[in-house]
Amino acid sequence: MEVVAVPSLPKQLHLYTAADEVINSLLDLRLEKWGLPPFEDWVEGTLPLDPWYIVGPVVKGFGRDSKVLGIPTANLSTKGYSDLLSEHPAGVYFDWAGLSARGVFKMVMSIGWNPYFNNKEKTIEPWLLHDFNEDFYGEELRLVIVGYIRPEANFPSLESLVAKIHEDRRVAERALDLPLYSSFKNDSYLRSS
Ligand code: ADP
Ligand code: RBF
Ligand code: MG
Repeated sequence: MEVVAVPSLPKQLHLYTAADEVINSLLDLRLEKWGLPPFEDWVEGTLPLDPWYIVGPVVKGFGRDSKVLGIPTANLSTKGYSDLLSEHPAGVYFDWAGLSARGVFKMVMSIGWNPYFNNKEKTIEPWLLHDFNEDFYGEELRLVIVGYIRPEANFPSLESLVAKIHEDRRVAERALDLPLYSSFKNDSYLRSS
């Protein structure tokens, strides 16, 4: 017998020492690891989701100089989203993002506690895949989240975290061009105010 544990409480992985594997959510169950046929719903390294929606003003984040790393994240206020946040497992997702004065952009984001930094609160950190020449704090950001890439993870170094985030970017950019995901670019939610 082999045991995969999926704790319902976050940050409790260390309690499950008897399991062969502990995963963060069922999104991360890989049947092929256990000699079983893989799930067939993954598409080019991504899992399509029933879309979910978030809107809110861009707020100040941790001021960790993410920009210096080339990965600015337009942090969203999580006010009013505690249910939605607890429903969705920590991990890396991709979306279409609307900023009313600027347009609609591809986006890849992390939801979670960022194990590398061990945050106290679950945060939403969207990286818009576009070069802006100014900040847009306070502007309303509208998101349609369409797919999942991977669980959040810890990394032995900042360089390896940054390299992984760039890989996430490539996966998201490619996926969002597939008809399966590109159709959501026209979702009216992204443009209404
Ligand atoms: P903070 O810690 O305040 O979130 P960051 O270093 O993560 O600071 O920078 C995020 C800010 O940079 C955003 O709030 C936004 O105003 C701006 N920004 C510029 N370009 C982008 C981009 N491509 N994606 C996300 N935010 C961007
Ligand atoms: N932080 C982590 O600790 N682990 C992760 O696996 C992780 N993945 C991320 C994926 C993406 C696409 C983005 C935008 C951020 C991710 N982060 C992760 C958050 C990162 O630590 C945070 O944005 C830093 O502030 C980057 O400088
Ligand atoms: Mg940020």
